[in-house]
Order: sequence, then structure tokens, then C-alpha cells
Amino acid sequence: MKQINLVSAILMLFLFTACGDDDGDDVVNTVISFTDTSAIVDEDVGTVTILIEFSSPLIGAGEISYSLTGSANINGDYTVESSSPLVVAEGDESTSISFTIIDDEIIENFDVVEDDNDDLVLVETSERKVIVELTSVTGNLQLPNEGERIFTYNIIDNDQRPDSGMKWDLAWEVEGSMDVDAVNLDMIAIYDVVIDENNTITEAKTYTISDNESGYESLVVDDAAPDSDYYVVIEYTGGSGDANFVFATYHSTDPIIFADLFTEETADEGLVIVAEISSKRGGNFSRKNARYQSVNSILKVKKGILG
Ligand SMILES: [Ca+2]
Ligand SMILES: [Ca+2]
Ligand SMILES: [Ca+2]
Repeated sequence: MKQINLVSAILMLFLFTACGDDDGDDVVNTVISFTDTSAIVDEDVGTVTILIEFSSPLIGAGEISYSLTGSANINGDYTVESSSPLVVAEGDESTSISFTIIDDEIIENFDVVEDDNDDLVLVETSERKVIVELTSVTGNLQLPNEGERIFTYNIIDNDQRPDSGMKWDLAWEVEGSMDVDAVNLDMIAIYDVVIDENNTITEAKTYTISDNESGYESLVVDDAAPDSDYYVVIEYTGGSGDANFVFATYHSTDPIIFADLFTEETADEGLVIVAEISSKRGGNFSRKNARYQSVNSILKVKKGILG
């Protein structure tokens, strides 16, 4: 009895394997491909879609994984509307990946990169890129040839310096994350500031706050604002990780831009960064060469003063 069972089992296994082979010969792999390899879009374009075409209707279900890299940042420059992996079904002949480009108020002419010494340096650039790469598939799907797996979006900025007043922009990247919302920075313009002997701001009036829950921050102090010295303060209000930020001042003169690091440790100590002090008298603004220009010199702010 035992022997017959074993023979049957071997026979069954043989038949099963043979059937499997036959089926395999009938299944044609569906090769996926981008219809284009790149696109240039304006910052206010809204939602954009990348089409992925199939070489034949898909047999069985499958998944397509993709990665996102490039100088543009998730939730700073664009939001992702399609999750990775994309799930596709029997009979599908195409699928797509969608993004919404964020029409922010940031003037984007610079990118921050690390040089050979791991220092942050500014590089002039007129575009931000979203690089989409098809990385893996399941089921009967097949990736295109190497070199045909990448789609690049170039986002063209649409923001300009104001004709009058002062404008400050704050953008950042979070170390180890593509998502800028891993850290929530806010920016506040305060004036009539009183600083005590402990380097602590004990009194201040708030002129304006930029406190988006998602993405970057931008402020304007216009000609009609009260005459005073304006302190532009960066506050780390949530999240975790170290943020490499770019702070830009746009006056009537050339922009002044610097990059620095707002560490989680600094935030944990309850410290804010006074990124700039500018004197405003009527329509005249002058940037003070203050001691608080860099992260290395940090003012404390008494709790409850800001906001
Ligand atoms: Ca814009
Ligand atoms: Ca912009
Ligand atoms: Ca914010």
C-alpha cells in the first residue's frame, strides 16, 4: 500500500509539473514601460500623471514598485497621490503614478548639497527634479530594459522677489528622509524685542507667522509695517530628525542666502534660531550684521513670547 502511494505521488508530481510547464509556455510576460521619459512642468500645474503602458493585457494580478529621488522633496515640492507598490489587476493594459506639484511661495533658485567635506553648500539651480524609477514587479509583469526605467519631472519655479518690503523664505530637507514633513519648522517675524542679560528674549510683538502644517514657510514684512528691528525666528515645532534648512532674505538688494542645520537636540533644548535681524524705517530696510545670523549663536526665547 505504501509503495503504491509513493508511485502515485511521484506520478501526480510529474503530471503537476508537466501541466505547470504547459501553462508557463502559454503565459506571456507583460512588459511595462513609460510612454515618455521626462516632462517639464510649472509649479502651478496641479496634479500630474505618468502613464505606464503594458505590452499586453495582464494575466493575473501584479504589483509595481517604484522609488522617488531627485532634488525635489516630498511634501515640500510635491505630494505623492499613488502609493508604491501600485497594484494592478487581471486584464489591465496600463497604470499610472500621480503627483501634485505644490505651488508654494518660495523662490527656488538654490539647492543644498553636501560637499566632499560633508559641509552644506549652496548650488544655483533653476529646476527641481522628481526622479521616478521602476524598481521591481511581481506576477507576470516584467520591467523594461535597464536605462528605460526612469522618468524625470523638472519643476519650474514661478515665484519672484516682491517690489517692496522684505521677504524671507525657509525650505529644508530632513536627514535620512525624503519627506520634509518629518520635521515641522515655522517662521515668525517679531519686533519691539527686549533681550535680557541671559540672552533671552523676554518681550516681543509678533508681526506675522508662517506656520504651515505641511511644507515650507515664507514671510513678508511690507512697507506699512511698524518701524522697528525685525527678528526673523525659526522654530522647530514638531517631528524628529535634523533639518538642513535654507534661509533666504529678499530685499531690494541681491538675495542673501545661507544654509545651516537645525538639530533635534537644539529643538529639545527649547531653543529657536534667530536667522536675521533687519531694521525697518518706512520703506527702507537694512539687514543688520547681527550676532544672531547663524545657528552657532542662538537666542533663547521665554516661553509664551512667540505666536
Ligand atoms: Ca509659487
Ligand atoms: Ca516656488
Ligand atoms: Ca511649519
